[in-house]
Amino acid sequence: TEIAPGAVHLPDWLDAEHQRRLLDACREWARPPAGLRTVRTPGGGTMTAQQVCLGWHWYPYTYARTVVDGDGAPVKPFPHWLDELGRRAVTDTLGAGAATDPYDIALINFYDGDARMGMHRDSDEKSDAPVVSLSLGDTCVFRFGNTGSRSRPYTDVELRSGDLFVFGGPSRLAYHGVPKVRPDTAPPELGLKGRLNVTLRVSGFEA
Ligand code: MD5
Ligand code: FE
Repeated sequence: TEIAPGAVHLPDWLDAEHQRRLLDACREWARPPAGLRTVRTPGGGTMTAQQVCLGWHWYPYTYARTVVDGDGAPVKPFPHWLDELGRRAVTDTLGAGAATDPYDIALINFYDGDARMGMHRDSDEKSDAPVVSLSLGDTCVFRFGNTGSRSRPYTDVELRSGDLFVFGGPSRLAYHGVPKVRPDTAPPELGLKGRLNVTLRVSGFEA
C-alpha cells in the first residue's frame, strides 16, 4: 500500500523463518562491546527505545565510527547480506528503477514496556536513498506525518512482525514516530517480548 508518494507498506514481507533469523542476528548485535545502549539527547532526555548500530554509529544528531556515547568501542560492521536485503526491499516496493548506492547503516531499535518514539525526521544521512524499515515482534502504531511539521496531518498505520515499510522520494524527510506498541501481540513462535525495528540506510559518507 502506498501511504504517500514514495512511502510504501508491504505487510508480511518476511516469513516466519526469515523473521526468526533476523531476530537471532539482532540478539547477537545487541551484545557488548558496541551493543545495545540507551540514547541520551542533548537536552537531558532519554530515548525509551534502546538502540544498537551497525556500520556507522548514530547519536543525537550525527554519526561516528565508535560508540562515543557508550563504551567507546568501534561500531559493529554492516554485513553484506543486509545490503542485499535492503536493495530487494526497495525493488519490491518502489520498482527496479529505484536502485540506490549500497546500504551501509543499520539502526536497530528495541521497544519494550512503554517505549515509544516521538515525532522526528531522519536527516543526519547525506544520501536521499530510501530508508528501509523491518518490524519484528509486537505490533505498533506507526505515525506517518508530513514534511512541514510534527503535527497533523498524519496517517496511523499498524506495523506487525514481518512487515516492510520503505520511505523514499518525498517521504524520506517526513516526520514520523511510534506513539504506541501493543503489548503481547508478537507471533508466539518468535519468542520476542516487545518490538524490534531494523532500519537500513545509505550514509552518503566517505568510507
Ligand atoms: C521505528 N525508527 O519503527 C522507526 C522506523 C528511527 C525510526 O524512526 O529513526 O530509528 S524508521 C521510519 C522512517 C525512517 C525514515 C523516514 C520515515 C520513517 N518517514 O518519512 O516516515 O523504530
Ligand atoms: Fe526515524
